[in-house]
Amino acid sequence: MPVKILAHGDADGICSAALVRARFPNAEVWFTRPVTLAKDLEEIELGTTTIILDIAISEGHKDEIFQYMRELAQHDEVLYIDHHPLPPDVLREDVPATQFVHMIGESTSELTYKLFREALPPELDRVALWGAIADYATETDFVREELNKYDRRTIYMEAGLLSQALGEAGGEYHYKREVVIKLSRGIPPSEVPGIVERAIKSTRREWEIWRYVREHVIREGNLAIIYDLPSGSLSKGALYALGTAGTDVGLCTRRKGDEVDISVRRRGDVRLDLNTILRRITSRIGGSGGGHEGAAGATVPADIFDDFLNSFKREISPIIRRG
Ligand SMILES: [Mn+2]
Repeated sequence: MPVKILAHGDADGICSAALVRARFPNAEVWFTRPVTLAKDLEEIELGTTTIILDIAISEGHKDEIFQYMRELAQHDEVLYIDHHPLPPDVLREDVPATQFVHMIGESTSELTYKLFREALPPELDRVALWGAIADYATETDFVREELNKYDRRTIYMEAGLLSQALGEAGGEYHYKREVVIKLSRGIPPSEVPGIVERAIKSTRREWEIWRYVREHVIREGNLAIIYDLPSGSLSKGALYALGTAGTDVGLCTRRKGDEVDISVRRRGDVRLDLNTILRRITSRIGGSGGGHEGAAGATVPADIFDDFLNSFKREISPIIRRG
C-alpha cells in the first residue's frame, strides 16, 4: 500500500514527517502549505494512505481540501495530525479524514510521536522534543517529562541547529527530504550533513535582521512595524520589532509583486488571538491569513494593505494583559 506524507516544511513539520517515516519507511515525503494543500491532495492517486502533518486548514480552500480528502478517504486511510486552530465555522467532525488528531497547544511532532509511540524506537522521543521546541510548544506534560531523560541544554542546542538551518533552507525540498530521512533513523541534527553550517549562516543573518530592525522600527502606539524588510525571515522581523520597541505586538512586511506578505507576533503574556484577527480581516477585505494565537501571517493584495493595517490596529487596541 503506497503511503504519502504531506508535511509543512518547517522544523515541526519535518520532525513530524521523520516520526511517520520511522513508522512507514517506504513513505514518500512531500512538502506543502495551507494554500497548496488542495492542489497536492488532488494529485494523490486513490488507494494511497495519505498522512497530512502540521498544515492549517485554510478558510478560503477548505471546501476543495475537504472534497479531495473525502475522495481519498473512501478508498484508503487519511490521517490528519495538526495543532493549528480550525477556521471558525469548522467543527472537528467536519474534517473528512479517517483519523483526525487535533490539539491546540501541543506541537504536531508531540501529537505524532504519541500516536505512533508503540511502533517507534524510544530514542525518537528526541525528534518529538526538537519539533516541539522549534514551535515553542514546550509547556506540555509530555515535553516536561521527556526533557528529564536528557540534558535540556543539549536538546535545545540540537533543536536550535535544526530550526535555524531549516529557516535558511526555504524551498529546498530535496534537502529537507534528506533531513527527514536522517532524523527518522535517529541521527541528531548536529550529525546531519550541512545542518551546522546552515544554522551558523542563518543565525548570523538573523543578527543582521535584529540590527536592521533596531534602526528601522516604527512605533505606532502599542504596535511596532517594520515595512519592507529587505531580506530574511518576516517572523523574526516581527518578533524583533516588538522586542526592540517594547510594544505588545510586532508586524513585519515585504512587498512581493502585487502582494504584501505580513507576519505578526505578540508578547507571550498578551491576551490577543492573532490567528482569529488575521482570518477575520482577510476574509472581510481580501487575501488570506491565519496561524497560531501568538504567531500568525497574511498575504494581501498591495492595494488593500492600508485597509488591512488600519483594521489590524483597531483589532489590537486596547490590549488586556494576562494575570
Ligand atoms: Mn507546527
